[in-house]
Amino acid sequence: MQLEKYKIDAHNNDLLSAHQRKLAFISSEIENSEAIIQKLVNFQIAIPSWALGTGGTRFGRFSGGGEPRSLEEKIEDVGLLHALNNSSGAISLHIPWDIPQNPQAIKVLAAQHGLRFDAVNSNTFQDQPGQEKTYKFGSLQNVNRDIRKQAIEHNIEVIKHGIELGSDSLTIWLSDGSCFPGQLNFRKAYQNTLESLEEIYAAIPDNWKLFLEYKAFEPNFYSTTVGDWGQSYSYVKKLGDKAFTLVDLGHHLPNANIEQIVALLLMEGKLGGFHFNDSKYGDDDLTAGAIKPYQLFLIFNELVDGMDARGMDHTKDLGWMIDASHNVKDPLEDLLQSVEAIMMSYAQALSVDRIALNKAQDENDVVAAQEILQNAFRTDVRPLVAEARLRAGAALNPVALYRNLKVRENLINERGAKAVSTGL
Ligand code: LRH
Ligand code: MN
Repeated sequence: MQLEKYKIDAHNNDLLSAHQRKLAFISSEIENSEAIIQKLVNFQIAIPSWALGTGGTRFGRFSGGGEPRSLEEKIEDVGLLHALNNSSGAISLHIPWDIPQNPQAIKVLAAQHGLRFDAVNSNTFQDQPGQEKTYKFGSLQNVNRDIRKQAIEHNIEVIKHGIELGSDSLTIWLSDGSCFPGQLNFRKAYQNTLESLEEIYAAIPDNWKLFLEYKAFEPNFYSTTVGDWGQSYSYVKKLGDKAFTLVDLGHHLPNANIEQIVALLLMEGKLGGFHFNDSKYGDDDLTAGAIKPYQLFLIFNELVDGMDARGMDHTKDLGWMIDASHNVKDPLEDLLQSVEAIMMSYAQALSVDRIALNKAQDENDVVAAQEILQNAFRTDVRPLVAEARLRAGAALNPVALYRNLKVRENLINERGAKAVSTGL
């Protein structure tokens, strides 16, 4: 569904005076508000191709209708999100769920929607129809050399798809592990995985990055072979300069200090990027900032501090991606909310008075340090995020415009109520 400019302008005109009042107030409160707005305009978050339909669990899936039935329709839906917030300028594909039949045509279609291709994701956590050997007992870790080889070849295939689309990174998440004590020799599993990753790494183009995503548990429930940041770090350290650790916020054991993990990986130059989402218990893949917004802010606080300490470019030196699943919400509304929450946390982190914070830390003035951070978190930066959208030609209130334009209803009329999207 194409979103005409005049509809965005009409929407913004209705909201303009209220917006300008709020913007004037917050700009009087935050010294560097202009610089923050500019950074927000340039900040793009990749949308996962596998999260444009309704998600589900083993207990059930309740489709909302109008889901994208093809890669082309997925690109249209991400294009619509990008037209609404101008912060979703990239799509991350999952192979084989989204194999481009005609890569050139797909590239052209994406460009027409202002989209580039972010990391491509391999999949050796499912057996595909007609697949010769099963991944039931793992892929890169597997005791069987032929199964490891099959998984390595799949990853090299995924790199080829990515090169055709202009992507420059491969994300590997391995469900490999074990469900019972004694099932797996941990050291052999590590060695097999490392040797397999080395063969994949050798196929990574010079300007590419390999992201190794860790996860504490699920679908294996006793051990995971890339189970935490330390294990991922040990692999990527051995692989080489093009290998980095990817942090999916939902992949940690309860109460893990993710902002500290981010600070250390960044310091080591081995932080590759993120899969943003939120969770209360397991890998719930909920809307970013919906459960632990303060944690999301603290993560961005470490990111701004650590990236500036290394002179990194906020817009391109890390992979900014969402990884969510929508069981009860409209997938597109949920993704709009996730992008908004991420942009707000980034803006709040940019508003932190770092000189004052460093001084408080050097003087062990715990209260002052806490006040500085909590003040930034309690600052309503939404007018800055909205202003960035306005300046980029997008909507002041994307979710409201999405609803006013009855986008979901139109998609259901166009695609049907039973249309099911590939993905989780
Ligand atoms: C695993 C994961 C991984 C994807 C999958 C869709 O839980 O986060 O990033 O491959 O979800
Ligand atoms: Mn993920």
